[in-house]
Amino acid sequence: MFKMTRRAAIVSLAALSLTAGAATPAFAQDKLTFTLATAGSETDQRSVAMANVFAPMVAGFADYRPGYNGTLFAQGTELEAISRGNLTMSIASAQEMAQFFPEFSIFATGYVHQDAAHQVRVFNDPLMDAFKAKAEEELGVKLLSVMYLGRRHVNLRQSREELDVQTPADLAGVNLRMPGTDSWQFLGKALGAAPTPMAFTEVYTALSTGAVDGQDNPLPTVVDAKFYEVTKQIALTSHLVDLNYIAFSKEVWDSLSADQQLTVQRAADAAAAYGRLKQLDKENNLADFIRSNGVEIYTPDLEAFRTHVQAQYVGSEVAATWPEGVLDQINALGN
Ligand code: KDO
Repeated sequence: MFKMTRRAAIVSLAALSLTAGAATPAFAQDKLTFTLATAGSETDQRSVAMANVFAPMVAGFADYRPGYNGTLFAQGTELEAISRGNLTMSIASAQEMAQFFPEFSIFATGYVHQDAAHQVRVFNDPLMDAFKAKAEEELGVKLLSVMYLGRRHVNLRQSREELDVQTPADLAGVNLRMPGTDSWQFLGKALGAAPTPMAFTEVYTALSTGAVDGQDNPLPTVVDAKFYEVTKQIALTSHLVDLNYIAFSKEVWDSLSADQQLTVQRAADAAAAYGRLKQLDKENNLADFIRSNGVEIYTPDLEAFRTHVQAQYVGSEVAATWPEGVLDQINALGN
């Protein structure tokens, strides 16, 4: 029995409406459903941007259905779900992409991206073309836009009196939770810590029980996830100016009309721009709120951190996956 796949159904319906255009009223294409999975909360600025900007822009032909806090698919499984046709979109990370294509680890490397604008220049540069093409051809994932997650800092349960973090040596033996993928664990070690892999949704409890000593996320996430309630200090290491990608199913993309594709692309770019501005605003204005909740925030020896972290990557198996010359191209796009 011929099982019409979802895509075949969409394509045949579209074809019918095209051919039927002359003789009979075109079939009104059923509204599509764009499902999105994220480990983030509903109030995280990236989620807000998708709901308030992306969703209304595609509402003419698609209903947007987000699943927050890893409820639709667990953190780190979203790209596989898209690839298998079980999910339309995710707020993906370069670290998750690197699980399929190790060379993506270059975009997850400590002290490479300098700021949000640098991330945008890199994502829109021709150097990305081969990365994007490989993701589409081999994983069925189209990277639509780059989102700004923010500057990641070391956030610890210990007070500064108990543990003053000036250099990576001060993190020796610290049980630092990092997300689960290899490039995250590499970064945790490069910081000098003893990294523990753990899903984002488990971090608050792990901090409150002391199962881990700390975590690393940007200030807006520290507030949104209420990590300030269960930690005592933030050393502003800025060890990764972190990003996410709006990842979209290539199969669904290919089933869209040219106009619909243009609308989806514009909606993703608009959501990414909106979320970036909101996240930057929060990042620049939350330190006092966090301090008012008993968390000491200070700047460590940044040169010591930058030098040490970068030295861990030189000659590493991670750096060996980077295409020749790409790091120089990324640096050339910096300030
Ligand atoms: C995290 O697990 O610490 C992380 O910040 C990693 C990011 O790539 C991203 O998955 C993020 O969590 C989630 O979107 C939750 O903010």
